[in-house]
Amino acid sequence: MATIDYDQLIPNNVNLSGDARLQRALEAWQPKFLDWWKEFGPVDSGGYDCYLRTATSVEPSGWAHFDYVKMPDYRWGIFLAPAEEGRQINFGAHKGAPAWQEVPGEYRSELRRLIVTQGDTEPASVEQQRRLARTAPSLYDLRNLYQVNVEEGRHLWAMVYLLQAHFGRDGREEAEAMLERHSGDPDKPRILLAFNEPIDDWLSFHFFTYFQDRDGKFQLASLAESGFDPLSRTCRFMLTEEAHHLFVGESGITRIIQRSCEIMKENNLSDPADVRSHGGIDLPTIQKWLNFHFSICLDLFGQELSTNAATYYTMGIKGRFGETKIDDDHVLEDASYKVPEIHGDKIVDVDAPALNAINQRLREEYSTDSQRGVDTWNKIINEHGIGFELVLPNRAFHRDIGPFARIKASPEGKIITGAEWDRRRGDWLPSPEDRAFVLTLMQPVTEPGKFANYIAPPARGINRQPIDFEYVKFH
Ligand code: BYC
Repeated sequence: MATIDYDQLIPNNVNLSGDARLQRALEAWQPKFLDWWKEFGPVDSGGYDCYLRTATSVEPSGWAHFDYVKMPDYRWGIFLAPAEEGRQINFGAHKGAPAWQEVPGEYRSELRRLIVTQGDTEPASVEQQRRLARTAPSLYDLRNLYQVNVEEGRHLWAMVYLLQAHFGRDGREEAEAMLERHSGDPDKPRILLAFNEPIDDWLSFHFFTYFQDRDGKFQLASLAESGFDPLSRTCRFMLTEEAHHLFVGESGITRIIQRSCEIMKENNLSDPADVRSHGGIDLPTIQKWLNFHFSICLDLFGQELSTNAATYYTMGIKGRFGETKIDDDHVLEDASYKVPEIHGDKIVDVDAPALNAINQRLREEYSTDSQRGVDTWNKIINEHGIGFELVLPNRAFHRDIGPFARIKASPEGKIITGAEWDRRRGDWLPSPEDRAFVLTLMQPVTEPGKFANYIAPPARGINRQPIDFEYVKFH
């Protein structure tokens, strides 16, 4: 039998060619992954040449290699950020002990659960976005979609590597189950709610990569603090790829807003219906999409008070964002943190044990980070002399997890009745008519350098290529 050159087939820095057990596990899983990609990955992508970045090492000077790749031939690799000599567990009950290189037996099931939850989101996002390729507003955008998709595929590989290398048989079973749950499947849905929403238009795609990938940034950064060193190193490398996804989202929304403003100015329009009839997306519609995506992403941080999060922290397996930069004891037994509670028709912040409020702290840091892009977008609107301001909805708005799931609230955070919610919902969230309108704009543009009318061209191309570069070649 011919020897397979694993290092060539699967770029890696985990000594795959020297690990027969891992090779066997991957050999069994990889064909199932490819079948999954064909059935649930981006539609119509087989056979196109796409100008993609492939991770080939972890060296900051040259980990990313750009070239045309036929989509199914993308080389999904396995990379861990370089080991930090003498790394310690930096928080929780084991603070100060050497970081674990093997799974600590007593924390095995919690660690597995975290890795499975993280891993599940990666193929979920590919499934959610699978139909978008048919309506890409340009070759540049189509290429970015494919880049995001293959990297989410690689992030799945990263979590599957951890399961297969460190969790024996249960790990192999969990790796298979990742390909059996599907986004939106009524019987076997993806684990986290927001990963079951279809992403069928490009306004949603750009908000997804702005808001949902930002949850990825915050969760991966918290897992990068883990005392389980292989998880920490894997997440550190994933974060370098995540940055591009966030760029796609922020610049994508910027370009849509830029174009909406241009259409308004060029034609002297103020009525949203007129912006629509000129083929742009009116700003109130953009606000509704923003309300939807931000609110479902707030749920991704879990309950405001969570014993799971406290346990993960005390065990030393999931930390806080920027753990080592925080100036406190990193044990948190005596610390408190404010969490929201509902008192009658008021929302009040009350002191709670900081350990139980770890999810809440992360959600707040996420919200602060989310505001930056909104400020940039408002600056563009303002520069066009248009009197409209985009705002992040209140934390109580449209929530399904935590105390706010029991009430209805307006985007300003006023608690309202169910009847008022039903009456106003369509003013705040995309209505079926809004979605139908946005879908009418989703016509593919495949000529290099050309863009759909509702989105401005980007400021520059990918990897210093011109904007009219042929980022995807159809045959
Ligand atoms: N949907 O104690 P709690 C990314 C469940 S995104 C459904 O507060 P915990 C990416 C919860 O499981 C980053 N269920 O939960 C982005 C628990 O269930 P049990 C993904 C939910 O564990 C874009 C119960 O409610 N990574 O990478 O503290 C593209 C009680 O809740 C939800 C991670 O999330 C929900 N939204 O917090 C591609 C990191 N929220 O115990 C990729 C790993 C809560 O009653 N995951 N529940 O059965 C975690 O750290 C935690 O699982 C969570 C939940 C923060 C998500």
